[in-house]
Amino acid sequence: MNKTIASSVVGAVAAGAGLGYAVAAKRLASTTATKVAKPRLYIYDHCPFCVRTRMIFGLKGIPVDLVFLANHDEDTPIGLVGKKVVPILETPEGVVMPESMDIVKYVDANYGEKVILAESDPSRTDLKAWIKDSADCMRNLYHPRFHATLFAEFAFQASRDYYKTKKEKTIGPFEDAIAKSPEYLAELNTYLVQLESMLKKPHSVNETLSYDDIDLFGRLRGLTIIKGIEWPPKLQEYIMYMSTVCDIPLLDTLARF
Ligand SMILES: N[C@@H](CCC(=O)N[C@@H](CS)C(=O)NCC(=O)O)C(=O)O
Repeated sequence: MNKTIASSVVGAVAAGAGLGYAVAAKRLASTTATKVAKPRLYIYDHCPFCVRTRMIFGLKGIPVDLVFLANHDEDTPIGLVGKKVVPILETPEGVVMPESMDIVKYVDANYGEKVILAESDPSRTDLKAWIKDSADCMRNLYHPRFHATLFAEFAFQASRDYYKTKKEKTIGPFEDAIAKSPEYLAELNTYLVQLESMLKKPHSVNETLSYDDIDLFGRLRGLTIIKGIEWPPKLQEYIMYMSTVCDIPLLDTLARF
């Protein structure tokens, strides 16, 4: 079975339906810990931390099952790792773990022929500062747009309501953020021009592929849901390359506003 088909089958099972959902989720959590045939990632499609974990499987060419959890499903993640969080990795060896970068490290060390990622470069204070400074503007642009997009994790109204309630606690009413889009978009476009000059190579932010690329592409892929964004050419090349080699589609075809 190829990865796409396996993903949708497992996704459909994990998404469950209606009233039986919580029961099905509990059963799933308690019976699969040692029974998965290949590595499985519990994720949301929109989630930047989840993109990180998908990247390492794509880069190493390791088959993985993707399980798109409903956003309001608390039972499944809590049953697996004791808290409501994704991404979660579950493996045939019986490993069940949260934390995106720990998952990336585990997969890089334990799957495939060799480790492919260099450590994050502590001297990249420019990059760290860029990530910190641009975060608020990005949040205001992507939360309302993720919410308005029919990702698998938002198939249920309850999931969309859950997300909106949670994220409005951090950015305020989505309607206000949408109304201020032109302002945020202009700000973001300026940040992207700055970022372009920080790429040391066409296909890596440092001299070689590293954890800094895992972090960066995780963030940039989510921005492709924003209509009207102006990608500087070198940054565009970078995200298109990462999307291809990691086998993670960009979201531009879903961008509506
Ligand atoms: N430090 C964690 C952060 C993961 C995280 O914040 N995940 C979000 C999804 S983007 C989450 O599960 N939030 C809880 C929720 O959606 O209710 C990691 O790197 O994996």
